Amino acid sequence: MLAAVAATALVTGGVLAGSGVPAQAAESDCGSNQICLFQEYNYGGRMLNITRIGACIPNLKGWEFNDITSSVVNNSPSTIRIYQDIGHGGKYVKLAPGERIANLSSVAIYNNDGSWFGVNTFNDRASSTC
Ligand SMILES: [Ca+2]
Repeated sequence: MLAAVAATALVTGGVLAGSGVPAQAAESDCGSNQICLFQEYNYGGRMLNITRIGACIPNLKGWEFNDITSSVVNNSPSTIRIYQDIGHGGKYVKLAPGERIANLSSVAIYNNDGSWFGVNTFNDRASSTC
């Protein structure tokens, strides 16, 4: 129980130094021209603002954000992709400029060659972005 309390305090304790990762985010935390990944559905949990660290991230493990993204906001003027594998491999989901996805559990997914895969879950799968 003590360990759980300590962990909660760590997660809700504020912005992690230098990482651009607010501990408990909201959709409004992702400003204009920014691209943000969220740990929970409906833009909750931790948020990773990938605009600040370069929209093309080859490996989200380096940001402690591998396989945990559940919602996404793209406020940038560019279409972005979030990939299932590191190094921009595997299937991907794309977001047009201004698009947001509150729940990645049922989304349009493309194969890495750009062909249509189908509608399926992409929850907790993103490992790279570009
Ligand atoms: Ca993955």
